[in-house]
Amino acid sequence: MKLIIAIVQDEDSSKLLSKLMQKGFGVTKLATTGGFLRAGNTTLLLGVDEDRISEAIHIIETVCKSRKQMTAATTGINNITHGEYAAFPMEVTVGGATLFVLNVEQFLKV
Ligand code: 2BA
Repeated sequence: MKLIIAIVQDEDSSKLLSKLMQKGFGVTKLATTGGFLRAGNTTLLLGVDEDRISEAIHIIETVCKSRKQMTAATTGINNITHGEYAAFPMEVTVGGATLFVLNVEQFLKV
């Protein structure tokens, strides 16, 4: 068995959860926050048999869309007094999904 950790955008999470459940995958949904945008995103934990890994990844790829998002990036600027920061708008492309696939040593329900 493998554990897929999938970080997805909140907008895609409900549809993705439904599709995965329909196909019989076990899923846990966590409300998370991205470190860069400091905005909400969703992390799904899926325990998946090895022969269904590519099926799970295919569903995630199909549902999760990449989107452009504006953020006020904060940076130090040389001609501003030391310790002061300026914010400027910056466009980032978020997602489809960020996936980690880990080996599971043991899967127990006790
Ligand atoms: P955030 O950290 O909020 O990042 C949102 C998007 O901002 C990223 O999209 C990327 O396009 C951009 N970004 C992130 N760090 C950046 C930086 N230092 N400079 C410029 N742009 C930057 P994604 O790459 O699609 O990532 C979406 C979310 O997936 C991330 O939200 C984070 O929650 C998670 N993530 C991505 N890579 C990760 C990693 N290596 N480890 C853990 N979580 C990760």
